[in-house]
Amino acid sequence: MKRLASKMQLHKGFEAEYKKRHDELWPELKELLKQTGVSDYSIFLDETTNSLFATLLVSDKSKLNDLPSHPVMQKWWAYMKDIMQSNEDNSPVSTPLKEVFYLP
Ligand code: RM4
Repeated sequence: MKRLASKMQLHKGFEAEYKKRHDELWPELKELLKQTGVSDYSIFLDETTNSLFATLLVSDKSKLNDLPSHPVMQKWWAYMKDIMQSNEDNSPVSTPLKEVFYLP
């Protein structure tokens, strides 16, 4: 099991919309993430900067390789790009974070 964390950036004024979209997370995306071995996936919002902090567990990191090209992931990113900092391919701008402390 691998624990991963990353940072993303939400546009100002879309805090409620971002939460709403995740409260209503598409069942097919939930299923895709589960099938990919993802669990304990949380996203926290820093309300002072609108920075998003994501953390998740993945059973095998290499399983994540096919996720970006999956049609459901592609569709979700296209849907989300208007409210968060995104790349040309619609994926969110995501900065991986280095673990510096862990207390099991
Ligand atoms: C985020 C972002 C991530 C996705 C989650 C479910 O806003 O799009 O890539 O994994 O939603």
